[in-house]
Amino acid sequence: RMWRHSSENMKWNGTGSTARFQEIILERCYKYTQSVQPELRGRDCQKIREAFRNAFISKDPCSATEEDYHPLMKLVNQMVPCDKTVFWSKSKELAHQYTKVQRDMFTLEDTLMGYIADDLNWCGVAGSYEMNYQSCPHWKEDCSNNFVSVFWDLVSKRFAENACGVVQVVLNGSISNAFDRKSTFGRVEVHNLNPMKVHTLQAWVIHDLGKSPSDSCSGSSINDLRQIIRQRNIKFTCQDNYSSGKFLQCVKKPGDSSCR
Ligand code: DN4
Repeated sequence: RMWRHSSENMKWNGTGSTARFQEIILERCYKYTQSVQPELRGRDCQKIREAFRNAFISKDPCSATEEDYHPLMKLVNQMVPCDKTVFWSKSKELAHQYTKVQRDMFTLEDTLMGYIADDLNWCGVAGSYEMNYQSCPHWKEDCSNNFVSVFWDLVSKRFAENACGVVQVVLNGSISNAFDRKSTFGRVEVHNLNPMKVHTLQAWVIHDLGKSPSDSCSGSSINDLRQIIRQRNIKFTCQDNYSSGKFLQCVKKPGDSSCR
């Protein structure tokens, strides 16, 4: 019996739920609404924690739908001011360093929903009130409609739909395809920008210090992005090694030869 129980828990190929998931959600929600963005003071963190939990608990971990998260989305509902949205793809650290210094800019993880869920993992067990801390479905090896993937696709979609004015994307020029159609940015965000609200997409392609660039604004992957954006009637601009991005990298690694 014991053996059967634990082998059932070991069935997925992905990492299990983050330890203390419920407490972390609550702690981050309080921290965000009290000190990161006090404009969101009115949000009820207990209710948010409960709606998050209810989205996936006791359900089949491979049949998540957007609807499961609708009650949670309704509770959070946050707008980002025009011209302040920053997307990223394969450049999370740099994008976050940028918004940490440029306090009025927002990546998805600088909004309450992204802040709460950043780097966490969660899944339940069908027909049980427990979370599965042993394993969760891996998005490539087990199922794409797991609760973590469906969550990020949904919040990424809403983040893009709400963007307005000039929006930015930080792309990684140290990999061969700085723009990847299969990434969340390429698959979800780009297609959910509203041309009635978004005037321009500004891309910065930044390569790691000391590495030779593998892609740039003139490469074919960025050209793909340029085509998609122009077809959507949004203006596209691109800058290689945008100076603010370079500056951030140099603050972290001032000795690098390219920082002199
Ligand atoms: P990325 O750098 O390719 O991926 C970012 C992270 O999301 C990596 O850890 C990926 O895992 C993971 N990821 C991507 N797609 C899925 C999926 N379908 N299911 C589960 N995990 C996935 O960049 P990206 O372009 O895919 O995503 C970045 C953009 O989307 C940003 O503009 C954000 O607004 C938003 N976003 C943020 C997060 C986050 O903060 C996650 C997803 C989307 P792996 O490929 O390393 O296994 O975590």
